[in-house]
Amino acid sequence: MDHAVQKTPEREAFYRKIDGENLTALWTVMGDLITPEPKSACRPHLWRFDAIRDYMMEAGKLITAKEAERRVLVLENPGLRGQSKITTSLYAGVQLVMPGEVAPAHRHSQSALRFILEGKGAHTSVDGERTIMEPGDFVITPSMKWHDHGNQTSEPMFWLDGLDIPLVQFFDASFAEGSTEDEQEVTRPAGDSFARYGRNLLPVDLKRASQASPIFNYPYNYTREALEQAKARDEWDACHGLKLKFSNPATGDFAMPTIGTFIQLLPKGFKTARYRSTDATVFAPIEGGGRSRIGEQTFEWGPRDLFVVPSWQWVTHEADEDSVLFSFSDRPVQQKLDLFREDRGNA
Ligand code: 1HN
Repeated sequence: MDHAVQKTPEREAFYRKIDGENLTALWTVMGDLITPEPKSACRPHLWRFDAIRDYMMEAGKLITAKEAERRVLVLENPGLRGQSKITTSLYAGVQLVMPGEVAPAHRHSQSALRFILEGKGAHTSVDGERTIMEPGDFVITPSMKWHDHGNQTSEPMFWLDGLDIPLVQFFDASFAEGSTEDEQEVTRPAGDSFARYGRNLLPVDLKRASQASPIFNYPYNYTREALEQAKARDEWDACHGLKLKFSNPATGDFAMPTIGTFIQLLPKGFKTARYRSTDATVFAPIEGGGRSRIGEQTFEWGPRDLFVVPSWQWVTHEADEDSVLFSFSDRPVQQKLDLFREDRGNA
């Protein structure tokens, strides 16, 4: 699997000859195709929110949300520049909606998540329901659902966008359309999806076409409360501290079919045991501060900083204060394809 085949003039001539016929000899490329361990161009990296924020405010003066359609600075992995990827399979960006602005309605095959970083009271509408957002809220936009955003507050609103763009690209399955209206018609009252599906009760004959969660805003006050109550129970995982996954109440599976989303509490002074997994993961701390060692590098983080852990690289986290980290990865896809693998060191 790992050996390199000798080059000879005859072989080289043969490769050139078949090259013109759109043919390649497998034995010249096999080692790059089938690697004994994940080998990724994705690199560990951290973006400071304060720096992104300054650039975004500058972008706010250069272009409106309406003209840009979405005013976003894409977080490009330094090993994957020019591809709009934060990992090999996922996209991430930071979006700004200024006071009074609207990001117009559109829909596409790509699924999106928002994780609110700064600002309180702007809204997003998804599939006929509007929700008001605040820091720490996790909001989903399922595949092909109409969505638009607006900010009727007096403060700029920033959030992290995560999308499965590279996955959809890989499958050549992208469809998208814009709306003639800037904002979609709101057809359901605020809180409707949470009232219907957020109470551990489901319609007895519920059948849903979509694999995405029927809940589209997982508010931070509930998330934080769940973590705080779990914290009191004092059951820490050596590798994760206290880590929960956001779930679809109708299936028990992840909230979205292509992107797994997680929230994690690391108590003050906690240092995790080393861990690695095949799902490259994007982290967004929302409270606290500390550092993460990824491969050979150490990254100091605070609230709203964003960092990425590539596939199969060892990671440890250390918290200087009670810290809450949101994260997302392609784990649901890997698990369905029997590809997900993790290594807890010896923990
Ligand atoms: C999108 O629809 C949004 O709706 C954000 O806020 C970022 C990046 C690429 C394609 C679609 C949004 C996006 C996007």
